[in-house]
Amino acid sequence: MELRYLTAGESHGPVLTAIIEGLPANLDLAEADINRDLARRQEGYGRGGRMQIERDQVEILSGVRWGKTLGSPLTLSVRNRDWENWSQKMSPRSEDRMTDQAITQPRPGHADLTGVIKYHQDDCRNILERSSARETAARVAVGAVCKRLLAELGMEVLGYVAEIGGIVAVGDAVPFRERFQRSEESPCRTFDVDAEQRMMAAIDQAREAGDSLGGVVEVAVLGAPLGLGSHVHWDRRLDARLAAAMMSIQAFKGVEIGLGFEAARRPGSQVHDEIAWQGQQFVRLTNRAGGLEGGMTNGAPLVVRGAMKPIPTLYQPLQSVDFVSKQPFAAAIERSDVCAVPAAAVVAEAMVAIELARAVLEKFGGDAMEDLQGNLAAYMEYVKGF
Ligand code: EPS
Repeated sequence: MELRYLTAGESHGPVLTAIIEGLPANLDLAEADINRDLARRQEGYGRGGRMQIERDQVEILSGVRWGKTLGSPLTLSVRNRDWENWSQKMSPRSEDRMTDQAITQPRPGHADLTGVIKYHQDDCRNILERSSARETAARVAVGAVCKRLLAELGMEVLGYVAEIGGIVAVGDAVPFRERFQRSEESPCRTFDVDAEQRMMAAIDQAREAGDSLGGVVEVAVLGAPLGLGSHVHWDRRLDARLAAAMMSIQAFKGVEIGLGFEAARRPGSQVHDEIAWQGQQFVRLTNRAGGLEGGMTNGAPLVVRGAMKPIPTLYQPLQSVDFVSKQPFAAAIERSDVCAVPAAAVVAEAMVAIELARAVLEKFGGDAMEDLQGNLAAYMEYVKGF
């Protein structure tokens, strides 16, 4: 069974919607499971005014009856509270058109200019409404459903912040679950209390300077069985699919798995993970590969990192050119986040969960959770006896 999903919705439109197709029947699912992650995504030191307006809550409009999935497509809807302030500006009706409202000044670092030219538009709003990271609320909703599925199969997906503005959270020796638990209490969604203080100070400084900060998020997956993904074809390699999923997050500019770029700088003897037979199973003595070898999970924790650039909407304006007058201008000051890296950790968690759920359903399939669980259990028996 192939798990597919679509999202729709503009940042200041009435709702964000997601449709998920290919989920098995009989998965326990409550709106609260999704709302928990929607709330986590709204948190974080450095967020701007919009988050004071929104209180993201999902409505499940199809695919679930009495707390269990039906095997039919799920429709998830998240309302934009800000829509009330935008109902004419974002109206679908031609009679509501406002003639004096077009944005002709594209912001550097955004999709505005290329989007306007490519889509034959005369207003940056027709591009920025959809390129906005507001859309990630829909993806987090989809990810929460996938995390529910993975949890039933014994898998945990844990996202947190590894770095903000060059300040690195230190704690290689801290187990993943503890990193996650500490991060859940942290305004910067990070596990190193000392780094957290410096991150907050850096965000304050950036705010005062009219600047913005990026960072690095990490997602660890515990409990993934070995053999998800495949070595046989490029588009079935799970590392490639995870990288694409992470790079699809707004403002992400890089992805690493395990050692990532550091692997390129070390000799082979300090990169590969030696294999041992311990406690009646194969183990890797280290996990520099981040749980992926040959495009497949190898049974070790999966470790994926993503780099987010600083948000390009700056209070300290950057130079641009009006696309009608061709005159230079300094980009207008707009409401924005100074740093959205803590929120991006929740989005990254969702994207990893979605790709993993897809890989799980490809390998173990089934129309209902009973089939899926039975297939996984039989496979794990086989692996144990190997
Ligand atoms: C965003 C700009 C800001 C952010 C928004 C993403 O929104 P606004 O233009 O309404 O102030 O707050 O993020 C969200 C709304 C969200 O839910 O994360 C952008 O341009 O990408």
